[in-house]
Amino acid sequence: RLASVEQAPPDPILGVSEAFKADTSDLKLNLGVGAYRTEELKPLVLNVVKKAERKMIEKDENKEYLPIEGLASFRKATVELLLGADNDAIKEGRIATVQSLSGTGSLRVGAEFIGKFLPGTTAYLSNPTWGNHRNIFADAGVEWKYYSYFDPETVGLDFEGMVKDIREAPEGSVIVLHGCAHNPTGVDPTKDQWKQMADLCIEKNHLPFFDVAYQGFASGSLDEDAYAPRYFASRGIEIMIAQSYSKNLGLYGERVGALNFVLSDKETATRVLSQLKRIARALYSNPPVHGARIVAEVVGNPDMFEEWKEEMQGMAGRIKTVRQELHDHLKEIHPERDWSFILRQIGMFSFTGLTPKQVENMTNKHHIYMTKDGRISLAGLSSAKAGYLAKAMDDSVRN
Ligand code: PLP
Ligand code: TYF
Repeated sequence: RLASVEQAPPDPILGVSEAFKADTSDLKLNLGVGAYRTEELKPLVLNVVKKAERKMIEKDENKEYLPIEGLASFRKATVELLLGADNDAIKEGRIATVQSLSGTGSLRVGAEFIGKFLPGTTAYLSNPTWGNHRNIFADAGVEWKYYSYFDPETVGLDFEGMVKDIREAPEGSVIVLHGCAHNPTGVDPTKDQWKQMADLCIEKNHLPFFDVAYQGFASGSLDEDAYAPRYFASRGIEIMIAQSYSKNLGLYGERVGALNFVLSDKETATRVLSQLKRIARALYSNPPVHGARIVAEVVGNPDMFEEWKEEMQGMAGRIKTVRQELHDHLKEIHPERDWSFILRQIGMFSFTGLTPKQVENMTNKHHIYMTKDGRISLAGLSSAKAGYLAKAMDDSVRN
């Protein structure tokens, strides 16, 4: 009966890791998936995470189910981290927060909510965007369309196109926005452009849905990286925000995150929360306890919180260093070409502009693994390998 099931396409990002594993060359370098590596190219478990885990073992906590909406201390910590502890919406109890399965699961619960309570509403995604956004909305039965975002000519934001598309979207559309460190382009709106975006969302009664996967990881500052959702909230706009602790706390496989709704009054927040719980119940019943305790422990303890910020700045700083080194190597070996876009992009990635054919050359000839759209994860690059990468990029753009 099931023999006619067709093969599903592999994930365009995680599939790259599989190809990398199969390569036996000593030269190989995995710049596909956005996962932090040390200078030795090893995964990193933060010290504060290990400390929190030791504390948890000392407390001898049990493994009972969490409530459907998640761990109370985590929910308090996560929303305060996102919006700032003195935020008016928090004080006024106008926020509905559910702990969910990292960024992806939080986005999916949000998409299910849109499908259920705003039927017929289209979600607008940036072109390009993180590949999973399309699947998440489509699988939840929410139609999606693109808005213009990236201008390959300037390797920057096509703000005019973005404004035009979002203005022309039907009134009350969902607009998915990357909170900071846009994946895959590394190109973010300026503060003034965010302001214009907020004006436009008010004018058109759109519902912004922020995807915050890199808070603290882009600039090294948790506050700076939360500027956009905080600004929209301050303008009194109803917003949705998905949060992930995969990158900033390195909790990738623990699946820790949250979905937050900032609403206009407390009563609406209570009702929205009840519906989010109803959705989560049928999807996974209740979220994982281990990672939520780590976040609550780290954010709730002032010493550990400071230590986390230092470790996060260490990661963000190492990425900035290799970004600079890659740029400098390229400038040295290929000075006729303008490589300054690499320094303008922020966050974990660089969007190199390499064509699919050039990417093939990078992989087949130089054993450098990256996604076909030309994105490289600088978090997977070491200072020691920056020169090798630059030579391979130079060779690829000449061919
Ligand atoms: N959204 C964006 C833009 C991402 O880059 C990622 C990947 O880290 C996620 C969401 C969600 O990742 P996770 O489900 O691991 O939190
Ligand atoms: O864009 C990335 O590389 C990260 C990690 O299905 C990721 O966001 C990639 C693909 C995926 C889940 C996470």
